[in-house]
Amino acid sequence: MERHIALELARITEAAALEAACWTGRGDKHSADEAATAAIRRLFHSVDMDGTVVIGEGEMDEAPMLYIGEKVGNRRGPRIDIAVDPLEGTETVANGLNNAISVIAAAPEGNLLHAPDIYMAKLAVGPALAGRLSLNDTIGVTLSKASEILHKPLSDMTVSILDRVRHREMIAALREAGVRIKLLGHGDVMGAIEAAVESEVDMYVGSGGAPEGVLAAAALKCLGGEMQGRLMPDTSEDFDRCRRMGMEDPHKLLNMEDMVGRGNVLFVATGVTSGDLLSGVRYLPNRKAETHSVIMHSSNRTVSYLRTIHHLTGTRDNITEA
Ligand code: VTB
Ligand code: MG
Ligand code: MG
Repeated sequence: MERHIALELARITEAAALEAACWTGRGDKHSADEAATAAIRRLFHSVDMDGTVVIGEGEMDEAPMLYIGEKVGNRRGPRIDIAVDPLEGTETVANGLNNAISVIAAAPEGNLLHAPDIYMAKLAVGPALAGRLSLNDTIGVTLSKASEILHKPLSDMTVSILDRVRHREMIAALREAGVRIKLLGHGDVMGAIEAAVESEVDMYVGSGGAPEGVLAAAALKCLGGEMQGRLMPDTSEDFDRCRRMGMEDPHKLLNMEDMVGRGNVLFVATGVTSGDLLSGVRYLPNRKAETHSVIMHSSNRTVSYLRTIHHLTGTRDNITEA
């Protein structure tokens, strides 16, 4: 995939972040989400690609914009799959909390998993643990394997997990094992990524959204890390969703190839509110604003950070980069 597409996509997540950040702390997650989604959809059309949304805002009948199957791009470029979450962390923005991002992953057509919007059990790790652990093991076994491979005692390890009632037992097991725990309010795309960059987090565990799982897997591929997942269909409607997405065995253990294919992947994200890896939008005097984005390519495993000063002219439709 061409490099300029990555920059184009980052320009798009920047615009979405600028739009969404206007809603910080205003208690209105729908408006924040809508603003980000509209910005992405509007700007997608100018990109030289023949893209199809495979992970987006929902199925065609439930999402007016960026629905699964929607064609994006000007069709003058490569055929690619797009996974997008215009605002990962709608509640976070509405409540003025940390760690919301706007995020897009792309891969050659046919490579990204069409994940239904249900929960996925996940295990994300960095290069040192990639290929060495299994989501089939209990959390206790996983921790002791990791401790041995990393040559560090459990008390020196940090595991991150979404702070949810459904994780009560897993959190108890982590506490029992004696690891440090980073409890996430929201945002398990960045949560999983943190396990694979220079940070205190060794591993991300627990369940979160399946679409977010595929997005994180794209980044982990660029970082030399690994994500394993297993969908958690619960209701008959969930099973129907899996079937509609073409899944033969909804309980299959999903590896990197299942989620992001064999080809090159790219991943871009812009901070909306500040997190540990990306700063959020900063509004500056004189109608300027600053955004921070990360751009990753799996082809050469590069990770670039992009800091942009935007000059906000007139309406929000006219964001130009200084
Ligand atoms: C996660 C997290 C998201 O949803 O995927 C989570 O990354 C899973 O759903 O930021 P629950 O909130 O029901 O646990 C979010 O928190 C919101 O999309
Ligand atoms: Mg969304
Ligand atoms: Mg989300």
